[in-house]
Amino acid sequence: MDIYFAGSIRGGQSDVELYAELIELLNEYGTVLTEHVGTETVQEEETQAGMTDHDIHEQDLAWLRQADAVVAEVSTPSLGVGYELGRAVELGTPIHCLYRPEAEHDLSAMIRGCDDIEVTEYDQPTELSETLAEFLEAAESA
Ligand code: 6K6
Repeated sequence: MDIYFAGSIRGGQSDVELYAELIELLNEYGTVLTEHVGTETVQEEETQAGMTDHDIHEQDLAWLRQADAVVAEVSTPSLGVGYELGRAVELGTPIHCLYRPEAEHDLSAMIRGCDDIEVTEYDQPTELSETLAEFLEAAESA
C-alpha cells in the first residue's frame, strides 16, 4: 500500500517532529511516498538538489496519482496541503485528515465540511494506531 502523507512546509514547519512520528507510524502499514515532509531541512535539501517549484509539483502529483491513500496532518494550515487534498478528492483517493483541537487555527470548513474527507481529532500520535489501521485497511480493499 502506497501512502501519501501531507503536512505543512512553507505554511510553517513547527509540527515537523510530529509529522516524522506519524510517518513512522504509517510505515508500519505501507510505504510512505513523501517521507521528506517529516524532515526539517527538506527545503534546503531540495534547493541544493536543484529542484524547482515546478519539479516539486510534478513529482508530488505523480506520487499523489500513485497513492492508494492520503493521510494529512492539517493542524498547521498550508496552501500546499489544501491543494493536494483537493486534487486527491478529484482522483477519488481515500483521504484521512488528522487535526489537533488545541492547535492555533480552527480547521477550514472546506476540509471538515467535505464528505470525501474523514477527520480525526487527536492529542498524541499514540492515540491514532487503531483509527489509521482501520482507515488504511478500508482504503486497501476500496
Ligand atoms: C524545495 C525548495 C525550496 O522549497 C522546497 C519545498 N519542497 C517541497 N518538497 C516536496 N513537497 C513539497 C515541497 N513543498 C511543498 N510540498 C508539498 O506540499 C508536500 O507534499 C506537502 O504536503 C505540501 C506542503 O505545502 P506548503 O504550501 O506548506 O509548502
